[in-house]
Amino acid sequence: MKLKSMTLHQVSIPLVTPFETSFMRETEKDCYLVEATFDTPKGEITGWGESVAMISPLYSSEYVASGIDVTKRWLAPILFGIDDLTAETVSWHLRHVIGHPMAKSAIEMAVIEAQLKLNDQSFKDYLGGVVDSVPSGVSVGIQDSVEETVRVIGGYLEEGYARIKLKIKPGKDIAPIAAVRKAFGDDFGFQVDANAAYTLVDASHLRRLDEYGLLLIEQPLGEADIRQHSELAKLMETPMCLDESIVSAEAAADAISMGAAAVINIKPGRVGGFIEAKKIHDLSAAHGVAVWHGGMVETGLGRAANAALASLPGFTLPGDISGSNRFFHEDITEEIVMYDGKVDVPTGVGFGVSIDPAKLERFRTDSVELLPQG
Ligand code: OSB
Ligand code: MG
Repeated sequence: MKLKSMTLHQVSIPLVTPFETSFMRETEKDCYLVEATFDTPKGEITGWGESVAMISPLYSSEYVASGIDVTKRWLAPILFGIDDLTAETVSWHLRHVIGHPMAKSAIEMAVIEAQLKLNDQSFKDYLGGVVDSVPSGVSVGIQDSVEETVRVIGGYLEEGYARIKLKIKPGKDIAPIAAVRKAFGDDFGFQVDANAAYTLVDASHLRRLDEYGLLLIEQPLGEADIRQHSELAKLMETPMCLDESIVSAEAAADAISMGAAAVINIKPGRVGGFIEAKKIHDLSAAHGVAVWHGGMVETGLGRAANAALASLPGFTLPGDISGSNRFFHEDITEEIVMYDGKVDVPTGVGFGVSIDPAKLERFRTDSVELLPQG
C-alpha cells in the first residue's frame, strides 16, 4: 500500500457525566481521528485511526495538539516516502522519531484498518482472537462525596457491569472504598486506579487497602517509578497493576522481572500501537502475568478495536471496555452495546464499525489534510 493522503479530524464529544481522575476533570472527549487513504492493488482504500492522547499532558506527556503537530511535521512525511507500507512495518518506519507512542498508534490503526479492508478480514481474525464477546468493566470517576460514589456504583452494578474500577487519590480513597464494600458486599470484582497520585512514603497508608479484597491497585506511583512499584508491591497484599509505566514491551519485561507488576493494563495507544500491545500480551502470558484491556474513553472506533485485542486468550480479567453509553449520549460510530456484563467482539471487515459522516461533521472542531510534498 502507498499512502496518498492523511486527514486529521479533531473532535469534541460531550460526555454524559464529567469524568474525574486524580489528575483532571473532563466534560468532553477531545481527541483526533486519522483518516488515511492508500493506493492499493484493489484501488483506493481508506482506513481510520484514533489517538488516545488527552487534551492536556497530565496522563502522559502527549496531548492532542502534540500528536497533530508531530504527525504533520514528522510522522506523515516519513510514511509518504514508503512504497510498500504494511501494518506490520509502520512502527519500524517511524522508529527514529523518539517517543510519541499515541501519535504513532493512531497512524498504525489507520494502516491496519486499510490493510484489513484490502484483505477482507476482521481485526479479530487478524489478531487471532478466540472469543466472540469480552467481559465489560466500567471505570468510575472520583465523585464529590462518598454517598455519590455508592449511588453511582450501585447504578453500574444494576446495569450488569462485570467489574467496577474506582478512581482514587489521596483523601478520596479508604472512605469511598469502605463504603462501596459495605453497601454491595464482597461478591463483585472491585479494583482501584490512582493514576500515579501517591509516592512510596504513602506505603503504610496504601497498605490499608489490603482489607477490602480488591482485585488490584492500578498505578499508585509515578510513570518512571517501576523499581518503586516493586518495593511497594512487597509491602502490600493487593496485587500491583501498572498502567502509565508500561510504555513498551521492554518496560513490561522490566516490570515483570522486577516484581513490579502482578497484572498489566494493556493500552495500545500508550505503547505505540496494537502490534506492540499484542507483544506485551504474548510476553505477559509467557510469564504467567494476567493482563486486561485498559481504556482511554475511546469513541466507538477505538472501543471496537480494543474489543478485538481483548479477545486474545491472555486477557483473563475484565477490561475497561464499557458500552458507548457509559460515556456518550451519541457515539461517532455505531453504538458499542454492553449486555449481560459483556461486549461483542466486532466481526465485520476492518474494525467492524464506521465513522458516521454526519456525526463527524457535528463533533469536529478542526481538521487538516496532509499530502505528499513536491
Ligand atoms: O488510567 O485507565 C486510566 C481514562 C483516561 C485516562 C486514563 C485512564 C482512563 C480510564 C477510563 O480509566 C477507562 C475507560 O475508557 O473506560
Ligand atoms: Mg489507569
